[in-house]
Formats: sequence, structure tokens, C-alpha cells
Amino acid sequence: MKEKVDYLLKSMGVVPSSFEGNRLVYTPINGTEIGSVQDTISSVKEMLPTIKQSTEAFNEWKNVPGPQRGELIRLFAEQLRIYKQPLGELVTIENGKILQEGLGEVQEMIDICDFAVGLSRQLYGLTIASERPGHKLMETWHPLGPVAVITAFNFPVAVWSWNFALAIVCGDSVIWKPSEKTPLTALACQQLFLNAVDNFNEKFDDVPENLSQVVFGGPQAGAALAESDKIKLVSATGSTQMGQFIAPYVASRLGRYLLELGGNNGMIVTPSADLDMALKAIVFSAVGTAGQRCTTLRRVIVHEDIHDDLVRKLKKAYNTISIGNPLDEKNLVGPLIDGSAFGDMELSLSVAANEGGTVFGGERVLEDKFSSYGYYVKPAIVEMPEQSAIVKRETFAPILYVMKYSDFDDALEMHNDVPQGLSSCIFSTDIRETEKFLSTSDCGLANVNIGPSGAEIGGAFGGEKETGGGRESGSDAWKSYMRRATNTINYSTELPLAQGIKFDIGD
Ligand code: UN1
Repeated sequence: MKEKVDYLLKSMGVVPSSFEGNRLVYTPINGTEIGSVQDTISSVKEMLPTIKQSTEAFNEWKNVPGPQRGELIRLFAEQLRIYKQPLGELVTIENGKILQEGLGEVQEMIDICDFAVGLSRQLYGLTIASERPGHKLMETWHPLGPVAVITAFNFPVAVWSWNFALAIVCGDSVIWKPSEKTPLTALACQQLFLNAVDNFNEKFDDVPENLSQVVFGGPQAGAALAESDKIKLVSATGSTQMGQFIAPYVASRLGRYLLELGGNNGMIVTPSADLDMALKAIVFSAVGTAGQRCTTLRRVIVHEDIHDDLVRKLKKAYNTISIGNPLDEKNLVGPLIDGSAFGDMELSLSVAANEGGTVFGGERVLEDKFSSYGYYVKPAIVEMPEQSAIVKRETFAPILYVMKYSDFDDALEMHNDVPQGLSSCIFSTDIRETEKFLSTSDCGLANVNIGPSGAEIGGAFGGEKETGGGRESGSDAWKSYMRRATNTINYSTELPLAQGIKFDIGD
């Protein structure tokens, strides 16, 4: 597998030997080593030169016109189009998601870049009616500064690109700390970006050095970024615990953060639902990416009249899912990221059983085919008598809890009664139910007749409560990467005060 990784990296222009170091990288496919990188940062002090370089890059880049900044991202998207296949394969080998999803992740990068290119000409402000004669009131948007992007293993490249593409067109510089589990895809992205920089500089020669930097390190590297008041936005994706670790550093200096943390995404299935559609949506969103999306479906709340039928059909579908090497197109489920993820899954299933759950699936498979370090599992369905403590916790693995309801209002209440608030959905053909759901779900994403995962980039992405409140990706999420100024301009010869205040100092 290492030869394959070296080949993929080289095909994208990365020289693997130039990054080798203390941190070993393994593929979840069979647990073998596929490379290594050198930790660059383990203390605040070590981070200082990187931050200084980023500030210098920002001070130049912010003066480049928006549409020209967009051109750089257009050229980056061109690289992504050319190298979609090798980058998608590298995502699959480093992260374990099936190739269709690895390629989908690169497509998501291309989509956000295209969005950002258009945006680079649309960083609109407002003009507002002033209460004073001869005055103009407006809001203008300005580049913010160096942005730190901390990403998770499960979407190693797409989530970075949501932040990166927007930050660059907004005139910011970026320091990226990828997950310790997926540094090689980060190296590839950085190289593709540098290719785009070369192409850009042939025309404009305006891209400052260090506009994009990648740092490797553990939680201390994240903390070092979060602590620095030179970092104007810390955008972090990962578990709620990670957010609880990073946010206080930023909060204590009253800095700005954008968090996209844990989800515990639910689906309500009502008696009027198209069950075949619901079934397909459940399977994709519960077992896709081996249950390791922040948008993965984790809870189904189904009406008692259709519960048994749905569970029977679900079990049948689960029995036919092909699990195995994610590079093999026939498989729909690849491995978990590592042994610790499998340990969490096992623990949650045993707690669920103690809390009255009936567990179907969840066992480890293919141990003999791959090495003992390839953690393949049969996705689990757990019928729960009620929404107990374990159901309210996010386990980053393919565990689907199924619960019954009889009264729709109780189902809505149960749906919201978890600490997380990322994504949600309802399957129903009754407009009264669907509209009530949309106005009641307390999640950042609420869908009708579609699963909770697999959002398009056009909408704002993120959630409430423990999910962290941030919004990334499309819509007006770009505003997080800019500084807003309200401007009042007096073009009259008088100096009237707002609120009609008289303050006459005489002649
Ligand atoms: C994540 O898991 O952190 O909506 C992001 C989705 C993907 C992004 C998931 N577009 O499932």
C-alpha cells in the first residue's frame, strides 16, 4: 500500500521523503504504514514564526482585488479537476471511506471553489437609509486576517476546502492543522494549491509566500493557534470534546471561532412516509462512510404502526451490504478509522444492551482477510425501548438506534431531546407534519424526505447546541471570514447628531 501512496503523492507533485518524520501514518484498510510526517509544532513558541509569516502574507493578499483572489481559487479548482482521481484514491487509502465517497469529497472541494469564485465578485455590503440629511450609512466588508483551520480525519480535505476557498477569496491567509490521522491528503492539497499559485503568478505575480501553510502536530498545535491574538478566526471541526478544548483558548482572548462539532442526527418516520424511500435514505446515511460523518444518521424515531415493518426491512437491507476494501467498487462500507474507534463502538453497544437495547449486528468482520489492524464492522441496529443516556451520546461509528413513538408531538420532543443539534429529517407525505417538523427541529440542518447527511455546499452548514453554532460552506457563511464595518459619511455642511440630540457649543 505504501508504494501506491508514494505513487499517488508523486503523481500530484509531492515528494514524500521531504516530509518524513516522527509521526507515522497508517491506512485503516489493513493497518499498514503508508508514510510519515514530521511534527512541526509542539509549543506556542514554535508556532510563532508560522503565524508571523501568515500575517505578512495577509498584509499583501488583502490588497489584491477580490475577483483576482477568485482567479487563484479558480486555478486551484482546475488542479482539483485534473487530480480528482488520485486525490480521491488517497482520501480512500488514508481515511478508509469507499472510493465513491473519496471522489465525492474532491467533488465537494471543486463545488465550493466554484462557489467561491463567484463569491469573489459578490462580497456585498449594504447601504442603509440614514436618519440624517446629507448622510450616507453603509456596511462594508474587509479581509479579516490569518485564519486557522483545524480539521478532522473523517472529511480530511472537503471541510478544509470549505474554509480555505472562502478565506482566500475574502482576502485572508490560512494556516491548516489537519488531523494527525490524515496528514498526507493535506500535503497533496497544499501541493495542488502551490501549482495553482505558479499558474496564477504567470499572469499576476501577486501571491505572497505562505498564503497557505500546513502545520503538523497534536492538540498542542491547535491550542497554539487558538491562543494567538494574531489569528483572527479559528475554524475547528471535530468532536465536541475537541471544541471544548479549543474554544476556551479563543474565548479567553475574546477572539472569533467557528465550530462544527458533534451531531446526533435523527429521522422521524411517520405513517404516511414512503417507506421504500425512507429505507434507502436510512441505509445510506447510517452506514455510509462507516458511520463516521458528523451528519451520519444515528437515531430513527418511527411510528409504532410501521415500526416492525421498517425494522424488518432494515435488517434485511443491512444483511446485504457488502463490507470490505473501500478501493473495491462493489463494497459500500469500508473500515473504521482505527482500533480506538472500534473500542468506542463495542463499548456503546454493550452500554446500549444494558440500557435495554436489542442489538443486531455490530460485530467485527474480515479480521482474517485484512490484518488484525483493519477494523471492519457489520453496521449495528439497536432497538431501544426509550431514548436512554447512550442514545444521547454521539458514538462515531455505524450504530443506529431505533425508537417507537405513538404521538407526533412526543416524537418531536424526543427528536430535540439530545445535546447536539447538527442535522435532522422527517419522512412523511403529510404537509402538516413536515411543516411542523421544520419549524420545531432545533438543528442547523432540517430536511424533508431526504436523509440527514450528504448536504450540498450551497447552503450554510453547521448546527446548534453542542454542535457549536458555526456555519461554514455556502450561503452567507463567508461573512465569518471578513470584518464588517459600519460607515457613516456626512456630505452636508451641517453636523446633525443622531437621535436629534442638541449639543450646541456656540460659535
Ligand atoms: C462532516 O462530516 O464533518 O453533509 C461533514 C455531509 C457532507 C459533509 C460532512 N457534505 O454529509
